[in-house]
Amino acid sequence: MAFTENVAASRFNLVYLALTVLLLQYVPHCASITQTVGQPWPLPQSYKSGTNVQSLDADTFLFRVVGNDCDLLREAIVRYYKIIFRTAADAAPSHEDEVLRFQPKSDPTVLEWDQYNTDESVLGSLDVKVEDKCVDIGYPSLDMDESYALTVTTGSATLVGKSIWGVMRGLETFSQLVYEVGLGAYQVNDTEIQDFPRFAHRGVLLDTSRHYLSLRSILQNLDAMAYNKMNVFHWHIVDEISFPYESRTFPQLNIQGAYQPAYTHTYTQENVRTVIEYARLRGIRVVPEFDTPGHSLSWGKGQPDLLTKCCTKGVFNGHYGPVDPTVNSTYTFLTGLVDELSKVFADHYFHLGGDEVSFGCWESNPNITQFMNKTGMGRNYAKLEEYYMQRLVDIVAKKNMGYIIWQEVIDNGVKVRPDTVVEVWRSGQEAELAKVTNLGYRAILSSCWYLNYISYGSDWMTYYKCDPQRFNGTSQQKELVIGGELCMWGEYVDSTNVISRTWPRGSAVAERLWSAEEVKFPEAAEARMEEQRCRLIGRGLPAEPVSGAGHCRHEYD
Ligand code: CP6
Repeated sequence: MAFTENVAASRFNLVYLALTVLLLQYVPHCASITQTVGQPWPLPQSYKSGTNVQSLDADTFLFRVVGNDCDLLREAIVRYYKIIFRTAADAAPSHEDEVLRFQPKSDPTVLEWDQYNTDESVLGSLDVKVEDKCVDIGYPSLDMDESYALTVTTGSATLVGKSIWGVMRGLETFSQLVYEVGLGAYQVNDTEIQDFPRFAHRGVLLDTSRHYLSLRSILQNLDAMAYNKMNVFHWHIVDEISFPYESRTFPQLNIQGAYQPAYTHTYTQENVRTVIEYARLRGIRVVPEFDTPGHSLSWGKGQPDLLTKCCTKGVFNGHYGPVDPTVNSTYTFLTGLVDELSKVFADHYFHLGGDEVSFGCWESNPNITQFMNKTGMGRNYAKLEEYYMQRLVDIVAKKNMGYIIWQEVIDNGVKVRPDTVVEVWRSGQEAELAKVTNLGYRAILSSCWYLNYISYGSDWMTYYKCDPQRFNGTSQQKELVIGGELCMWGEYVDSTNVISRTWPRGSAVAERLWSAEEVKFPEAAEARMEEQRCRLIGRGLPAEPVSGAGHCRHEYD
């Protein structure tokens, strides 16, 4: 069968593009090379697509579980069944009998050979094999195995992954290979894929403090992440403006600190569980950030004495500053909060913030000055920050949790434990990545992926070109870069625009973090990006246009 090497993970992208253009003029059957339907995003590490085409029948198609079985797998299969055959279901009249016609006749995982269509031009099933056990495996993690192999050939299709997480990624890819050719009619090209992520940490930061984000918009974002193989939801849940997290231990933090009325601007314990479980089912980690000692004004409303009282001429002036690092009550409080959070959140990592601490308020407060004199810090406020961060990190480490911090903590010369992950977000990323990794810390990059900034035009190409390993350093240093995150800060974003502002621009970041380093030419990715955007729309997400003009097979409704 005629496999043609696709515009895959190859340093010869441009050559292929040129060849394709040449070939297309003379050899019509090579059209699949530039086929702009059924092309996966992010591009797999190895991807071959053939010209042989089979159709799929929504009524009879089966996912056959041929390896280990578990709820995570079953739920993923049902999800992807609906995604792949969504238009068949949508096309059905809304009365129940008719709709049911378009549902699988039985559980799509049931293995019954007589249901299996052996017509050569029809692909009847996908064999799905999870090699490792997947029952009771808990949560996705930084070191999960996301690799998979996917083959589609005449009469058979196979997806194999070592772990369930890899199989989830493979199901996503399979769902992208299938394209619609008529209402309710689907096709897939012969395909051979071997795939794994370039980086283990592929994150999306959402800020739910500046504006409240509805639970629905957070879940929609998790869907979009799964469609782009992103795997970390960095939940910047609280900040100076509001405290929407419902704490069991310190309920006043939320009752006083949330936007009012609090009951409409709060993530309850149940909401948080919903987010974590929804993410787990999609192989996405939830890393919560409780940013201190700066950015914590909202905490003070429900936790008196936590924040530093700012002074004028030594007298409290009514303003509050960063967390007060000099009193024991601060650490008693933090121990209680961290204890709760370590039980509520499932991920090993916790984001401790530590960014943009302004020293002015500390400088103004005589009690702080006295404490610093007593402890020999003098007027060195970075030392005070270090004292605070080290005590906080020790509290978190006692819970056997890992932590991520913003770069300022390192920039201010604070020594933290060697297993700390440092998030680089300021400009001058190359020097900073070199510095952080030279100190032996692992790093994630977000500087070039502040998607809260918007401008006129196709800015995804800029995000696409940024590479987290492009800096002066040894190969050991490069290895310490474990990934990156796009940031969607909430100053001008709420549930009305968070999805459209994040996607599909975030898809550019997703491909950078998943695909091979050589997949770096936006021009070669453009057609696939258009398809990915239409795919998101087809799946019900309001993803914004990526180019000045165009249309999708199914427009957003
Ligand atoms: N909030 C917190 C913010 C930002 C940061 N931390 C931020 C800074 C600059 C821009 C956008 C957001 N709003 N807690 C920096 C990590 Cl441009």
